[in-house]
Amino acid sequence: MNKKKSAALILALIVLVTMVILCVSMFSRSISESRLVMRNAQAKQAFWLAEAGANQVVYQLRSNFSVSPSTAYWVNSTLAQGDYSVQVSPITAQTRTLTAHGYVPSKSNFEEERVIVVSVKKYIPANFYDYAIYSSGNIDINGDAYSVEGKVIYATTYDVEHPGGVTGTVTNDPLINPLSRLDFEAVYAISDAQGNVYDADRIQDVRRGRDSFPTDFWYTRADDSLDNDADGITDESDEWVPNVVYVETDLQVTGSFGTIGGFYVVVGDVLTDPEDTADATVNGVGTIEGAVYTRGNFRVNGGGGRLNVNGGVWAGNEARLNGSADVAYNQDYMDAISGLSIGASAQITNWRDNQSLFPITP
Ligand SMILES: [Ca+2]
Ligand SMILES: [Ca+2]
Ligand SMILES: [Ca+2]
Repeated sequence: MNKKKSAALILALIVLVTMVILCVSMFSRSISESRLVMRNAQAKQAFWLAEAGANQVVYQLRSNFSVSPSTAYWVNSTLAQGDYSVQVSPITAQTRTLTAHGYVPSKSNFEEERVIVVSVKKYIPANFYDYAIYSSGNIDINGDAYSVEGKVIYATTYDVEHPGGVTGTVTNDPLINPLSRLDFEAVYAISDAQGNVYDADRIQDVRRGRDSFPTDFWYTRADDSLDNDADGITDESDEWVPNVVYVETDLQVTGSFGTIGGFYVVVGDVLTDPEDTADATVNGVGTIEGAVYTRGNFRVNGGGGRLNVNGGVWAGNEARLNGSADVAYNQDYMDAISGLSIGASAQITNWRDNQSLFPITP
């Protein structure tokens, strides 16, 4: 073997060894990458499982909020893709903390676990019926042709070009977000008994002039010399009962609509879809004798004349006034609405992802 040949052989050997090392390292890298991808997918799956568990428990809490203060309970479920397990801890009589775990592939032998901590409340704040405008989002008032008589509260932003039109105190309280969920089934029952449920068809009929909203705030009165509730006593104080108008879609009132009255609960089809929200939009000229509750946006666009809301407004997302619109607080109406003693329904107030950092090297 001459020197030239052996040098070539050594060189070939070096190239071969280098290529083997390269191949092995690429192979192992692709294995670890695919493991990373798999673990990432498992972590997502575990998160969704935890979320599903939290949702299930929130719906259970809507029908039964009573959890013994001394014991937490667990809801366990086995799904095809893994398990979830939710611990319910009472914080106060009206609040709960859920700790939801998602496990993949199973609780007993998991490779990934994700934890979501969810706060749930079930109450109507004591000052809920005290405001002309109660917005759990923002308040946006344009122009100077408006007036707001009464107290105002908002959770996020207050954007008012000409603040002088507001005569009551203005309070910012981020804790009023999200807007308290009324017990919508109870609201529906009262409204239905009064013949005041408006679905999408009926709202269409109102728009076409074939149907109408109540024209008075009061469903029955204590000063009409009638025994409205047929209990043998005429005109006692419990005969002050508001019209409760349950609107199963967006509420849109337009044109010269005259006077409409009642406690308008605008929530879309929230009974079948708990996450649904609906908006209330009022354009034109007229008066609302009463109050409007919407989990979405409340918008008033006052036309050439004036648009009045004599009662109060709750908005889950935004309350916006444009043009010549007046909103005035009405104590008698609010007392009557509060006197219905409508309860609250359980709702999520906030949640956080308790995930530990995803490990970089599997
Ligand atoms: Ca009466
Ligand atoms: Ca009576
Ligand atoms: Ca009575």
